[in-house]
Amino acid sequence: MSGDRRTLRVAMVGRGFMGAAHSQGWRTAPHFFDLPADVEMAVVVGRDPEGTAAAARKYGWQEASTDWRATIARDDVDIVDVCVPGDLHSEVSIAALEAGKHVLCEKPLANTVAEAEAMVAAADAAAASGGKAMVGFTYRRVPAVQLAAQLVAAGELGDIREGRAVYLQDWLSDPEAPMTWRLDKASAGSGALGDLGAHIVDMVQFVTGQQVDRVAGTTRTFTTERPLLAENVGLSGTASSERGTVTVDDAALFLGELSGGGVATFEATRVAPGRKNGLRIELNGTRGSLVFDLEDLNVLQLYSSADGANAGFRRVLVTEPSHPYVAAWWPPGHMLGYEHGFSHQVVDLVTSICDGTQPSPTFADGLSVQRVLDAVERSSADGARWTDVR
Ligand code: SOE
Repeated sequence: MSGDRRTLRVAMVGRGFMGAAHSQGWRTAPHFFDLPADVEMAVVVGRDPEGTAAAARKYGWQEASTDWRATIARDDVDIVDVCVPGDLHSEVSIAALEAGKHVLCEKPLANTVAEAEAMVAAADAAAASGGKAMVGFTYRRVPAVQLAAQLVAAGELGDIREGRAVYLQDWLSDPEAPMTWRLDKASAGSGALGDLGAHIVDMVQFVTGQQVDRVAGTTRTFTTERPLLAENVGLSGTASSERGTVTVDDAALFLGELSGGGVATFEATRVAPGRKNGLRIELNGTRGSLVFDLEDLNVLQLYSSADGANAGFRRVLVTEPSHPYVAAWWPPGHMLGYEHGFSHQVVDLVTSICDGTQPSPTFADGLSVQRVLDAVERSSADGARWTDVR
């Protein structure tokens, strides 16, 4: 190994579900991919000392800290991975970029358009001195989704006329499911809209290469009060010591006009019983269609009108070494899963840092999604009227 090989030391702020998923990415990527730098999982930051120390041991971080400001100020930290609730995304990301660190920030980029704009400004300023900023829309990094984008860009579907995208979960179907930060607008920004809708907006924009320009939609909160757990006392929506007020949507449904002239439907919900993590998009173009379904994520379904009388949807198993990211893993047909996107995210960020290229999705991509979410909320407040994304 050459003596001038770089080592990139990572600090991860936040250690919940996304922290666990990101840890898996940092731990695994260097063992499967030939990264252009060594990666060290230096510090994990959390609020309570015991829990954070336990997370460091479990996930493989060298140190635990309860002080994110001191951590990002360290000279021996190169990358800051932001996995905290949305209300801290802008503060931690901007401080880290200003401290000269590369930043990976979980989605949605921020809780508001104003915060996302400030983050883009900080990323632009950091870029002048080589700083990289990336937002964690990991589903872009499922091989079948990458392949879908390549096929659309190559014109395989022709012009996109229609899209339909859903992201359905059910963990809030039960009205007695407890309050968490994800149900508090001040912490999470929005509900299913930002948590799940952000993914499908990004996926449609990424795969089609187009922007959502105008929306008409509605949001609903079916359960407005939920049992309060001791650790959630103090959330801004809390009404009493026993129940908290839900201040975000349970479901969001909207139409979107695409910049290429097409139209798409979007639905994000956390109250669809039986739907655990059901993300599905379908695109129909002038020459064909494609379908991606996260519950069958190694497969891309393709239909080509050119196949004439024998046309039908083909199930393409996206596990060949020639497919994006796949060569580093297993032989054809040996399936990848949810967690692999987090490894691919590490590969792309580390490669960009070493190559000096811009990692994608950029903070600007995150801002464009944020603007769509904001337009949906404005449309919903205005009787589902068509509303410009701005
Ligand atoms: C919500 O339940 C959630 O964890 C999202 O926040 C993630 O982004 C998604 O990957 C899975 O579902």
